[in-house]
Amino acid sequence: SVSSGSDFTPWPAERAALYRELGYWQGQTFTDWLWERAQRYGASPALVTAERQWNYRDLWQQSGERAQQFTGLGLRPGDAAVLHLPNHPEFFFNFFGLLLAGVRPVLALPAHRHHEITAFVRQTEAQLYIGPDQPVGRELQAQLGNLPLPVRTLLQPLDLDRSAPHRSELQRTDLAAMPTWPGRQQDPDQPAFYQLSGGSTGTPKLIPRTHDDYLYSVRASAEICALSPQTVYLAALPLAHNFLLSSPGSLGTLHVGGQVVIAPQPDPGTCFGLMERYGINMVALVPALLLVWLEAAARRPVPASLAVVQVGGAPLAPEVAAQVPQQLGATLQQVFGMAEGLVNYTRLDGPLPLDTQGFAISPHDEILIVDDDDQPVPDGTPGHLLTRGPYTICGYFRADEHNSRAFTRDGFYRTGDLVTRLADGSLRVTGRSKDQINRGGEKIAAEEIEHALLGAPGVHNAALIGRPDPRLGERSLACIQSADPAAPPSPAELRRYLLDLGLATYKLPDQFEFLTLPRTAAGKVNKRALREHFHARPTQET
Ligand code: J2J
Repeated sequence: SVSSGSDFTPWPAERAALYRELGYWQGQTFTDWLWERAQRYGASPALVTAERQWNYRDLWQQSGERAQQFTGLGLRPGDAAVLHLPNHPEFFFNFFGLLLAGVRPVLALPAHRHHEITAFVRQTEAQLYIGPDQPVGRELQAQLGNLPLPVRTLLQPLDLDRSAPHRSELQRTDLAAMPTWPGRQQDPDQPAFYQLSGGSTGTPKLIPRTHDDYLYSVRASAEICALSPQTVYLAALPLAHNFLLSSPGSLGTLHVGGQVVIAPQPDPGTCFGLMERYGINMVALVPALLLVWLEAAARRPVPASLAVVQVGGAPLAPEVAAQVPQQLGATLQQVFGMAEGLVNYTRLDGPLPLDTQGFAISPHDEILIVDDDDQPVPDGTPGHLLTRGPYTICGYFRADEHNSRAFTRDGFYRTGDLVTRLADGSLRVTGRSKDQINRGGEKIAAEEIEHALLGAPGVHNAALIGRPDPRLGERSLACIQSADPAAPPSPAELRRYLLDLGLATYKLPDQFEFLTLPRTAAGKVNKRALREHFHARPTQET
């Protein structure tokens, strides 16, 4: 289905005025923010890799060069560009380069392939795709070239060793005058870029985040997480993800003049080595990755510099949480956030957070916990989490119909999470009502995969459900009703079909079962019955 509707739903005037009055929204663009960082922290290291480092002035310079390139390609303020780069300094140079040029990046994840990227290009009418000069990017270039879309492609070389010395090694950047980048002229209360929704619908939804709202969440997060110029933050998970970008992430670290160490891969081999070398004191992990790190730490001690380990993105088992101080020698901070806005943190000076996901960033994050009829439930009782506030969106990009369901009339976002408010006022995530699978922190919208499977030869109907998994939290199971029960398609054929569609591989079902799908009284596929049936049975690989 083609998405339609407004690009951006502004906050109601009264709330916007309040957020400004409180100093949450400061009327600053990302261009001015980055300029301020370059002036304040000029020669301090900003980005660090195993090969080399870039100081704040270099970051400004490199981003400015990219901005010039984008403007030269004909991109204009307000245009969209899909940014599809892995963990590498080029991610930041291009991200900030687009912002300086006033162009809005769509923050694609490295795992996305042509199914997702094409959808982003179509939805935003993106003028540019920026990918890696690697097989992934080249495949995308070919795919996008075959489409009747006016999108251009730009593949960035990522070979750090062979790249020419960066400009600031040749000439000192003149920071005396503020160049007039188009990004400066933008309205800070308008979208700066698009984050991606984990989603629960057939089409991936885009999240317009404004300069004002995002920078507020970054500043407030940096404060809650006690970041300082001494912060050395390890970016192990994908940089484009909201957690890594803003909770407090790389932007929080850059806000205060700290260092962002970029790990190309999240494995302990790569990351422990970087930790030893650069005195890393903070890292963000998903629970599935934490398990791998805990196992590795039993064999190879983690450097004493590590002070804070953030864990978020998916439910963390209390038994696993309990191991963090001992095994990693660090304070555990649980983070419960979402690209749509609301982020909760356990506080660093509190007790070890075993079974709580913390407190919202802002005193003006409004939290409602309600029953199926939108009526508030008493504290201690699980309910649907609804929220609105100074950095939670009021609507998705061009999705009016979906917005009417995803937001209440009062503008509260229906998170799709089930939570309980505990005695100390913190939130505990107890479950989920949205039709999504959280596979080790990677979100899969069931409907998207079901739609895809319906097009496969031999499939009459399909339902995707999650199944508990000790390592990933959940794995996906595709329940298939075949057109001819005597000759069902094979799992290998179905996987191949989905791969050829260009879906990100984490979305491919881990398992397939062939059966007649149960129905509800209303005639819809009864997923609850499917979940109950398969949760009770042991997992087996197919
Ligand atoms: C249980 N479920 C969680 C948690 C997210 C910081 C941290 C995470 C995200 C993120 C983020 C959870 N326990 N601790 O954007 O800034 C599930 C919930 C939530 C969904 C959002 C950030 N932390 N979740 O994970 O947009 O279901 O953002 O609604 O990818 O992840 O997913 P996403």
